Order: sequence, then C-alpha cells, then structure tokens
Amino acid sequence: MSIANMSSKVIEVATQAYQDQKPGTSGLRKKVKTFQQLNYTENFIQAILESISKPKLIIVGGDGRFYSEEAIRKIISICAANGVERLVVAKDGILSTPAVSDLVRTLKADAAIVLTASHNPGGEDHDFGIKVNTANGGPAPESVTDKIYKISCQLKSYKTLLKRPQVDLSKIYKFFVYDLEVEIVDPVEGYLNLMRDVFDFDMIKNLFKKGDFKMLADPMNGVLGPYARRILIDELGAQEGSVINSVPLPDFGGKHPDPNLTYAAELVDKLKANDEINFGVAFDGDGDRNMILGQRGFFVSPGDSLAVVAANLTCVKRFKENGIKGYARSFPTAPAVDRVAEKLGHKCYVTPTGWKYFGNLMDANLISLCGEESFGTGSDHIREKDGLFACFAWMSIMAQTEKTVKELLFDHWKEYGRDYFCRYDFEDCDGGSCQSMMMYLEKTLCESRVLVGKKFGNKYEVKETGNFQYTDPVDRSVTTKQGLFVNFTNGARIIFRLSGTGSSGATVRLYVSDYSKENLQEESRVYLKELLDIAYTISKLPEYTGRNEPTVIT
Ligand code: G16
Repeated sequence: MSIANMSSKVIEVATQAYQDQKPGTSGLRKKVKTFQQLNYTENFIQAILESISKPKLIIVGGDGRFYSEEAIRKIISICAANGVERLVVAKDGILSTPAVSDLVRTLKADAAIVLTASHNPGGEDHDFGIKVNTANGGPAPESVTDKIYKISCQLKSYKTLLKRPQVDLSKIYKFFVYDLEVEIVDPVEGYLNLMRDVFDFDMIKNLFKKGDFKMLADPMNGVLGPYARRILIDELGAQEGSVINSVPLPDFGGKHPDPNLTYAAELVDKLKANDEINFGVAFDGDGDRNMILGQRGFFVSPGDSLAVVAANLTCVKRFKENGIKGYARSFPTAPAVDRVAEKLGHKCYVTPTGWKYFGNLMDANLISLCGEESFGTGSDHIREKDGLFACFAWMSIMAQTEKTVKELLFDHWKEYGRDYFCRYDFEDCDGGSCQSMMMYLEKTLCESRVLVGKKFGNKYEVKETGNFQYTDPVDRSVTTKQGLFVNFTNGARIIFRLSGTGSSGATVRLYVSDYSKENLQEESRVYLKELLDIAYTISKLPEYTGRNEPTVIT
C-alpha cells in the first residue's frame, strides 16, 4: 500500500451557495460549464456528505465522460477532509451504473457517488452529472435528494485538503490520502461474478456453439464496452467483432449515447444490412438502459420487452431457482406486463417515472422484475436498471425456447394481445411555454375535467382525466403530479410529462397507448395516429411549443 499526502492539511473554504442544485429524475445533470463554475462541484459534494450521517465507505465511479477525472480528484480531497474512512474508486473512473449498485451491496457501502448524465451527450460543451446512491445500492429517494438540495442552498463553506493529492487512477492499488484509504478497483470483475450467479452461462454459450447465432452489441462508446467485450466475447463465446463502439470515450465519440431508434441508428442499419445477425442490443452511456432488436433490425418496444421477459422469467437461473415475487412498471409504460402478471397470478405495481421508486418494492421482497418505457429493465439482483441483464435475459429466453426475437414477440402478442405504444419527445423546448402548457392541461384535466364523457371519432370516449399520484406501499410516502393523463373507455391512454433528466430547456414527453387483441401487426405510429392527433388537440402542444414534429419517436 502506498501512502500519499499524509501531511496535507484540512482547510475550510468559504463558498457561495448555488440555488440550482436540485436533483432531477436521477441526479443533478447540467452542462459541464455549470459544474466548472467556482466551487459548484465542491459545494454539491459537500452537501452530499452532510446529508449522509458519518459515511464510512463510499463507492465512486461513472461513465467516464468529460470532467469525470477532475470531479473524482475533488471528491477524494473533500471526502478525506470530511472524515470518510474509505473510498472504493473504479479504475479510470469507469464503472457502469449497475456495477455501482452491485459494489455498494457487496461491500456494504454507505453510499455511492456516480458521475454520469446517463444517455445525455458528453464532452466539454455537453452534459455532466452527479448522482447519489444509498446503502441499498439504488438511486437516492426524494427524501435524500431533497435534503441534499436544502443543504446546498444554505452552504457557506466546504472542507477539502490544502494540497490536492496527485492520484493515478489508471492502476489497481491502494493508498492513503490524509486518513482516507482509497482503493482503485477493477470495474468488471465483481459484476461478471454477479452475472454468473444470475444466469446460466452454459445455456447462453450453447446459442453460439450451434454456429448460426450472431449478435451485435453497441455500447455507443459508453461505459459498457469493456463489460460487453469481456463477458460476451471472452466468457460467452460471441464472435470477435460482436461489440461495436466498445471504447469508452469522454465525449462518446460525438454520439448521443441513448439507445433508441434515432440515436442508435448505426446498429439498426448494420442489422438491416446483414441478415445473418439474429440479435442486436444497444446500451446507454452509463450502461443501465437497453434497446433490443431482432433480425433485420426488428424493434422490440421497451414495454413489450419487459412483458416478454416477465412471461419467460423462469428461463433465467435466478428466478428458476428462487421463484417470482411480482412485477412493477412505471406509469407511462404500456400495460403489457400487467397482463402477464394477471395471468401468472402475480401483482404488478405501477410507480412514477424514476428507478428510485422500485427500490422500496425490491427491499420489501414485493417484486422480482421491473421496467420502464425509457429502455430500462432490471431485477432484484441489484437496485438499478441493468442493460446487460436485459441482454442476457433475452439470450437465455432464446436459448431455452429456441425461438427468434420476432417469434417470441409474435407468440406473445397472440397469447396476450398487443399494447401499441408510442412516445414522442419534444426536446429542448422553451421552458416557460412548456410550463404554460402543463398549467393549461392541469386546469383542463384536473380542475374542470371538462373532457370526461367527450367522444373523439367512433373509437375514443374519455373515461377519466387527472394527474398520477403514487402512494408507496412500503413507507406510505406520497408522490404527486407524476403525469397528466387521459384514460379512454376502451383502455387507451394519453400521458403528458416534462422530462426530469434534461440539462437545458424543457423536454415534453407525450406517451400514447392502445390495446388490440386481433390487430397485431400494424406499425405503432399508424395504429396510434388518431390518438396522437387527439393528444395534440387536447394539449394545444403545437401552439404552446411551436413544434409540429417530435425530436425523437419511440
Ligand atoms: C432516468 C431514471 C429513469 C427514467 C429516465 C427518464 O434514467 O432512472 O427511471 O425513466 O431517467 O426520465 P425522464 O422521463 O424524467 O427524462 P437514466 O437512464 O437517465 O438514469
């Protein structure tokens, strides 16, 4: 063990509190330049440390985006000065969000500080983020993030070391900074062991052994490159070349590391151009999101992916051995998984958007699997969504059923019917105009409720309108205003939300879904066209935002 800077002195630096450090759906996400302002990062770290009572062990890592190393060095000094006993830091600062969750749980850490803005672009002119995970390995709940925010608004000083230690993050070793023990660890090893526990690797290997199974994974130059190469190619036997964009880059190579049809177009095009590839999967910057594709780029919507995995969950070793407790989905996610839960006799919980809401349900042993429309799937093996978990779950299901992605989907729809789903994102709109639109909708859908009973064409009659409210079944905490909704008598729905993960302007999310038992093979956007038009009319979205077309369609 080497010793560094034992002689450095703790100092208290006077600072000006910032009033904009309120974490959103998942952490504080802002432009890099915002974090580079005088003491901005330092203040937020100090606020985090003050919000946790006497943290002994903290995990630090992230997606390796621009400004990560600088932030890690600040974190080390501030933790040392605040009396933290031990920091476990990922080599080069690269640690996927699911691996963070696993490390917190295995090492029984008090918290993690995760340096990521997830699927948002990186680089000097783009986004950075700091997220806190609590001792259960999941994103901090609102009670904690509210506390951090409150402290940050009143902060007068932060503690740090007089001399910033020179720390080499590129090798695996241990050292002391002041009284703080810092250990730099391999990011992949622990997570690989976890995956070996959750999945039957031999079963997955058989897919490749037959010789006709080819896949392509796209980590989009985010954190999962080393994980995907190590596990898919070295461990499971995927062909060399099965992982593209596999080097984590501070600016993601200029990519927008968001695994959807718009931003992961390279993967979609590669599958369309090569019939021999049976399976495609893309991940986001920090490795917790996934997009599943079949042959020729056949797209599996996240709600369907969750439902298929739910219906076939016993193909996964962990659940074959331990059974299934229940399921959960976020409110805007199409209710396909509800139908599986009903048929299999399990409960399906419906939570607000944000993975943090699933943690309580898992800790109370109420659910095994959960997911969101925003390309998130996960299970109770950790407390974060997990891109590679989704990938291996699909591969296990394909291995056991000997069906292709498309066959699995079509068979699922034949059995359960199909929940058509579309999400329209209107990114970077004017914040004020979006707030006005939401206020208008709040009046129409929650106060006057004038639309109830109104008919639109032959198919749609409004049954109820409102704003989604959630009472946590475990701690009874209440979360309000989680999505303005219009429910129709035939089960169709429209939901409006403002995203909580953007770093500038406002993003309107419009979600529509409708169900059919007979009509299974339409294009979602065609099937939902009438409903989308109704959503535009009800919200006056084009008038408020000045947009007629979304930026991203899912
Ligand atoms: C985060 C949350 C997810 C949420 C997503 C989108 O994911 O953990 O639960 O669905 O943001 O949120 P919003 O609709 O508010 O933008 P990630 O992958 O960005 O950390």
